[in-house]
Amino acid sequence: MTTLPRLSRATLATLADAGLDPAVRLPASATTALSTGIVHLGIGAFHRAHQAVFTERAIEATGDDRWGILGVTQRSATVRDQLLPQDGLYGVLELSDRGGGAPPLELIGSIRDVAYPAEETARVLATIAAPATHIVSLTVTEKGYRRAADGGPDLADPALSFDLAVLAREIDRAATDDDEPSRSAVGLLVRALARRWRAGGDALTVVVCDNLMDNGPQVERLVHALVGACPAAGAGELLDWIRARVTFPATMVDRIVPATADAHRRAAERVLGATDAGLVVAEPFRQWVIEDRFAGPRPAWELAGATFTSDVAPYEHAKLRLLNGTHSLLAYAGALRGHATIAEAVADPLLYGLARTMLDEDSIPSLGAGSEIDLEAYRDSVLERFANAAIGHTTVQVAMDGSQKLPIRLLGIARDRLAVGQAPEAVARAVAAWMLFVHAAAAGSLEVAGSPVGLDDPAAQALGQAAAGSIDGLADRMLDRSGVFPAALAGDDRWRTAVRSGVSELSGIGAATAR
Ligand code: CS2
Repeated sequence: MTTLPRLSRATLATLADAGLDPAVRLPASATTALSTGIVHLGIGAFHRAHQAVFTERAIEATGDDRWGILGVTQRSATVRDQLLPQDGLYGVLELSDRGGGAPPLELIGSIRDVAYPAEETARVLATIAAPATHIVSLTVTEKGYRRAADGGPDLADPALSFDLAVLAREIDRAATDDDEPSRSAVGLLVRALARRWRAGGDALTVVVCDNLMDNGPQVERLVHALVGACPAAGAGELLDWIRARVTFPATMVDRIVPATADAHRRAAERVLGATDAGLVVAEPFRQWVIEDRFAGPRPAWELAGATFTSDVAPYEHAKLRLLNGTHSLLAYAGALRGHATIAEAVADPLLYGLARTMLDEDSIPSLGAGSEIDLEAYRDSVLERFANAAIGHTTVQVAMDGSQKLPIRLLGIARDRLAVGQAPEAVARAVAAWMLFVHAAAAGSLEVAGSPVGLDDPAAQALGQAAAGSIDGLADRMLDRSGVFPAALAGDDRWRTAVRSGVSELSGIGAATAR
């Protein structure tokens, strides 16, 4: 058996000389010397399959060499070890259940460097402070922002209070070469802003690419509040600079990116003729809508298919409520029915029915009349994307972190329907599916496709405690004690009645596929 070479610039040149499979799309940027213009916090699979692709294509369209990305990997050095030996190169394998032939493999060269702050905080801070850097972007998931229930910073969080103390030292210049790693992504961000302010204070744009409501402005308020809560003498001056020179445009990001499996690696190797430790996989669709509010220069992402607009809200609301909300329903109800993937879940007539009813009776009506988006067409395209069986996106992956996701994806729908006098029964069923999922996962009695499923959620302990007990009364215990429901919602009898009925209606659905 021949051993394949590992992807790198040199390997790519050799492979290209020998003639590549037409399914491979070469990175135009690979032969360009790029300076670092973007620092990305949270360089997981989503960033590599989304913003890095848009940046690659923008570089290709313009030849602008200012937009190399320094990716920051927060939790472990794995991505650094995958990408650095490959000169930052990796492939995005497109998964589609339409048509035969080799799956398209797009190679990306826009990521030029990767840092793991646990070992190199000073380098990350210095790069964010450098004048050539114009953008800090983030994909750190909902929980990475350490928000309290009211959306403000959770100052009781030990990681955040540690980071505030580091921020105070940074502001007061007590430690100009402080290399102590930050403990939260948002802590690292504010500290890097302080470093940039001290280094001369060039303008900067922070591009938040997580599925939060009103994401950029929300993180902007969070950053302002954190600096405001910092006892350092210079905090007021830093805050004035941030207000004047740092913008936080809102964005809507969309691409379904499941975890990379060994079978994907083998498929990519067959197309490429080299191994790729950094491979990511994604559906063909990708969308990025960005508020046109940049403090300085940016890549020509519009030439890569991004949309710039003055108002992202209609896109963001439609995406979070129609796509992510339905995704969560299918994940929880799907896991309860024993379905391993979202595609299997949406192919189950019972679950398709629940999804369609929620979309038509609650999610779409909650967005109000007169949306500039054709919501029925959007609904159909979302359901079609979910049905793509080639992606293998697992219900368990989407089910993760429900306590963070529910308020953004589902509870706003409930609130808005109640406000116009409607009892949101369909969205209550989705919330009931989550409660039943938590109940079973926390008790250790949930199995999906033969594997036990536990509760993967930053609030797992509190959720497990609230869920423990009989299914009778589960809805009330979760509404009152899970910490997920705003008081106005928990106190609304119409909502409570709807969630109670949802739990009793869905409590038997697992039996249908019990194996
Ligand atoms: C999913 C999202 O895991 C999840 O919660 O709903 O990651 C979803 O796949 C993306 O937002 C699609 O753009």
